[in-house]
Amino acid sequence: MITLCGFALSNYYNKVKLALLEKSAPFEEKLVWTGRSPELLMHSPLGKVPYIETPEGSLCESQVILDYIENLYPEHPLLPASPFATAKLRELITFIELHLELPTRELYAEAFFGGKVTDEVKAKVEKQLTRNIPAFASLAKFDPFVGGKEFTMADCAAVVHFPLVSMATKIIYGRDFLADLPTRDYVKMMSERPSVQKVNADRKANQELMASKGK
Ligand SMILES: N[C@@H](CCC(=O)N[C@@H](CS)C(=O)NCC(=O)O)C(=O)O
Repeated sequence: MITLCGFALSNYYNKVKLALLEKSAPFEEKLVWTGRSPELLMHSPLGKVPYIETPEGSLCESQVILDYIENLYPEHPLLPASPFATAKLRELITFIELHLELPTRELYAEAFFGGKVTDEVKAKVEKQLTRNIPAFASLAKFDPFVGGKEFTMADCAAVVHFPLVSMATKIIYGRDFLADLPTRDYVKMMSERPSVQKVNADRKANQELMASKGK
């Protein structure tokens, strides 16, 4: 049995949870906050979540975890059979995470957590996203899923990351940088899936818990 460790406000945690739910894979959840505790660093050396515990040991990095789950539970595949089509989906995930979410993450301190981000950082992120978003758009299909006609692991990533990119850019620059893409309708369509509804409900509950703990 897999234990998914982290917290439900985390987009990367939710990416993994969506994959597990979509695959109907058995798993349990353990609430773990980020930090530098020796216990956490033992499982996730950068102190990040999510990580999973398995009977063979722990694993961190959400994409590594998704690939492991895909091999462990081949039923309800989240990747196509063709190696090239699979690589194209991983390419899409890389664009969403490395080229959209990761640069945007530099804005989260001010957008979501009451901190401050310097004007230099804001200008740098704006420049990166101005280049990266059209590049991503040239690869994405939205037909109706982000990679084409089937729900895949790229959707597990897209549906958790797009709203953060939209919200953070709207708050920091006064404009949703994804506004020219069909991401809003896509996220709305995805929110009809039971797996996404469960993840969203758990995220809201976790947000309230965090607020009550002053996290
Ligand atoms: N590349 C990692 C990213 C995970 C990540 O950034 N997690 C955030 C929570 S959403 C975190 O743990 N942040 C704490 C930190 O960076 O110290 C993955 O795919 O799992």
